[in-house]
Amino acid sequence: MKVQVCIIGGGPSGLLLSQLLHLQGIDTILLEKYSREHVLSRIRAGVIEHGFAKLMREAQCGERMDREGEIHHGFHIAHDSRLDYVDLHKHSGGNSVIVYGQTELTRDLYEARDKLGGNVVHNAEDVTPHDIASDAPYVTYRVGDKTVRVDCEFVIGADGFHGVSRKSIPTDVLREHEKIYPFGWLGILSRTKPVSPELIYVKHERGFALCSLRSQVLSRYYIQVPLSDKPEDWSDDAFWAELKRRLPEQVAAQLITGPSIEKSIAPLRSFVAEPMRYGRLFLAGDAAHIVPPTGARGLNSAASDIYYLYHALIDHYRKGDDSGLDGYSQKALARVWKAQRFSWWMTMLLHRFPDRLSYDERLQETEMSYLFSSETAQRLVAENYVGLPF
Ligand code: RFL
Ligand code: PHB
Repeated sequence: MKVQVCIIGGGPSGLLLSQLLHLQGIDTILLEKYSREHVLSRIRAGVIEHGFAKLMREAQCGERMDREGEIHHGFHIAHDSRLDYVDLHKHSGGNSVIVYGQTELTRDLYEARDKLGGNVVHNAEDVTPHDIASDAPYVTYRVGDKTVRVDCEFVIGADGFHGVSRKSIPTDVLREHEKIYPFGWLGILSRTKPVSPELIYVKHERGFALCSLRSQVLSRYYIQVPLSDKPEDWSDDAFWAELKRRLPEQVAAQLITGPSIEKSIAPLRSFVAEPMRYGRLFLAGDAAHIVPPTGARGLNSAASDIYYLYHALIDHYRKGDDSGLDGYSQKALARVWKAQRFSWWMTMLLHRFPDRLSYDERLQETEMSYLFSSETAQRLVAENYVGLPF
């Protein structure tokens, strides 16, 4: 089989790129390791920045997001028995974010691929890129006992942090930068009315918490837990009790609890692989970089990679102009590192660090009081949270 672009990974990055390229008449195949049901059972991101929302509309996938997603003009930070507000709209020149689950967004992308008859292969085993440093790369995969070879012009590695693409870049070329935080987030989804119409990030002596949502009848809550904890260590009752302890009294009093319909722990990690291109292989999204979820940047950073790649490939095929492809890694990484900086900053601001010094504690308190005493500081947060320009 021969295609122009072979995309590895059927998460939001891979699906969005295949949809955008298809609409421009560029031939793609997308290879996903798992079943569609499996991909759609993951509960992940919830906050979509405005630039990403625009790209979803350009991909003809924005209709349900615009209908069912909620526009949020700001979020709260609870700390020291106070509930402060970051007004995104006011401090970012009128921008906002959309709260719309990654699961729903991925479902919309799959449906759009179906509608256009996109070439999407599920349960593709042993996906392997070959000859990526040459002008004639190819990818092999297995379905049952049949091995299929896909010849292509470009390979896109959009296969997440544990994928195969990054690992196919020689180790003497790839530099990896990593920071692992000594805790994780235990998240639950429940069919209950959210405690607040907008998100509440909570800094508390017992640890971080987050009140988020998927809709007015579906809540998403997180609490910081030690890395050694397992989801099965936490009954629903224990989760709700711990969450309530971390919320300001007036918020805890309003909390509606119910059975969890999903419960999982995500470890917190910052990671960047450089460069994001090797020969004819281009990495995008979590395959190249991970942020702790605190600043809601992960999926949004994936979207900006896709924006750059999409335009670079269009310029290559339409105008024979390779400057976008040649500059991809540098351009994408410049924005990726800004998302890393912001996610690291939000994580340091809001979490309880087990081995903190009293000095670190004082700095963290000062950072918080500075934030809410300075409009300039709030503008910096707003500008980053709604998404820096692509
Ligand atoms: P994905 O979503 O991991 O998709 C990669 C796909 O590749 C497949 N795959 C393979 N396919 C073929 N062959 C192989 N060898 C393969 N290996 C893997 C996988 O099965 C998968 O389907 O990466 P992608 O597309 O780059 O998307 C990135 C986002 O998923 C991620 O950045 C976000 O979920 C991060 N994130 C958040 N991002 C935000 O922007 N806003 C948020 O509010 C936000 N909240 C979160 C988050 C991530 C979280 N977790 C669980 C880490 C909250 C949480 C709790
Ligand atoms: C979520 O709703 O899952 C969510 C929202 C904001 C974050 C992280 C996760 O910063």
